Amino acid sequence: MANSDNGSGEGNVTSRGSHQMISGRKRGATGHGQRNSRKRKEIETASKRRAKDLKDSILKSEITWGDYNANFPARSMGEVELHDFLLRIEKVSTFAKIRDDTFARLLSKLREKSSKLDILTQLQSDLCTLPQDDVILLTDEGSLSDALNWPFQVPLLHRATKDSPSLAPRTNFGIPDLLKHFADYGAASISVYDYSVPDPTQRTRQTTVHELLSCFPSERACCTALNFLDIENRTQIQFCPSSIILQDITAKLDALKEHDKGKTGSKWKAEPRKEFFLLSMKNAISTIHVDTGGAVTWVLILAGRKIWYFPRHVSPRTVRWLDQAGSQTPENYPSGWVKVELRPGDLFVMPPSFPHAVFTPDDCLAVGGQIYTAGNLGRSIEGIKLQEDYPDISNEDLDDSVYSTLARVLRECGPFTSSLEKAEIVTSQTLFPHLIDTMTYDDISRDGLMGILKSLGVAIPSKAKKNELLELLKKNHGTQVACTPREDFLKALRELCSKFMADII
Ligand SMILES: O=C(O)CCC(=O)C(=O)O
Ligand SMILES: [Fe+2]
Repeated sequence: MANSDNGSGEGNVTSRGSHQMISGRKRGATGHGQRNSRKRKEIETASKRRAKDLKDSILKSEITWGDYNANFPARSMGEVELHDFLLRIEKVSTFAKIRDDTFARLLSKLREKSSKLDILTQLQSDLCTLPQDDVILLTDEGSLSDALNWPFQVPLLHRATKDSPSLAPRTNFGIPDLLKHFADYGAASISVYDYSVPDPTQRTRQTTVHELLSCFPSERACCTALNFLDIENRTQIQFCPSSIILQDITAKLDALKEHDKGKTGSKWKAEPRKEFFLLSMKNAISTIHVDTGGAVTWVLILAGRKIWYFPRHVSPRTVRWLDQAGSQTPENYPSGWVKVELRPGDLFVMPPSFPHAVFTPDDCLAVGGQIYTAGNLGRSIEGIKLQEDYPDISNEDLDDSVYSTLARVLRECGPFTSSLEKAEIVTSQTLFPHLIDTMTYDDISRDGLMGILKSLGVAIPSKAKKNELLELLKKNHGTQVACTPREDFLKALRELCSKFMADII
């Protein structure tokens, strides 16, 4: 870097400066000359400080990824199978790159160059190949909030450092604290993913909290790496960073309902958002899947580490390939896979229906949850359709509660969604081709209509014909025809889309 000063702006200031010094001396040390030289010095100092700040901030964005051992001994058939999967996904993945990080590395390389020509040659080759960002690197609460405000197609990553502490509430909650919380419930049942079970469909099995307690620390246990992925956070401690809560569209709807913000006479009860603990023994592995419900998933590491893998480019086509190739085939994804190492305090947020696989190199406790954001609502609906068409892409079934939550979101999200966001919802609606069919009463059989009228408590004349039943239904139903949560979701989707299209055309 010192050498590069020769050709830099700073160098020019110095040479121009020395020329002026000479002319200044010629004229004698006038007040005018002294003022000029003081000013020059101030400019030089300020520009050196700016250059140092810039260099420091670029170098600070250099990411360091830790080592881990993917080569652990595998004994049972299931272990061998999953270990083989891990080695294959390792082969096709590289650590996440972001432009700032690449730029920092380039800067370090340039500092070692001794001539202007070397520097220019390096710049020419490296600047042409600056990569796309594999993740959106967050620096603080503000950047998290900004990122969640838009549709994002690559995950968000915040790495906790001294300069940029964790975005989660400070708790110091770790594995011993969770074990203590469980200590009194040894007999309670809990489900666990156990890959020593030969049949992949039976690997999620029921066990007891007692077994969970015996697994940690894992050096003392002698079983396969068990993965407890289904633990509801009932500790009353909320770990979710506040920026995530504030961007959760259901939280916004709840706030809108409460017209009285005061506490006097208030009936408001805080509804804690569901969070889940992931308690994993060293060497646990989760194969490729998308999370259920087309939601945005956030994960915060409380203790230990995880290596999180995801395809470098994700589109509905990628998800369809996951369905075709299955959860243990990381090959043939265009541009391969990205991996990130997550350490205590780190936060990772995935877009809807985002394929991923996870390796736990050290005993690990993480906490996470799912939200819907206005920016990603169109993608969430697209994700629901993908999961309906290809249920095997997810490790969980689509629950009715997903449809009910989305129906409510679609009915009430008007004030929180821009017209661009609504247009994306409209676009996703076209993926449900039978939408209209399910919603017209004409398609419902006579018996079906009788059933609906009965459920509404309407008296039915004996021997009524289908068109008479239809009339009755139209007169009596309002909008409350009993229907499944999925039908209600489709109805809410149709209402939003028709209203939006009527407003703009
Ligand atoms: O930690 C793991 O093994 C899997 C976690 C995961 O897939 C998730 O939280 O979505
Ligand atoms: Fe997952």
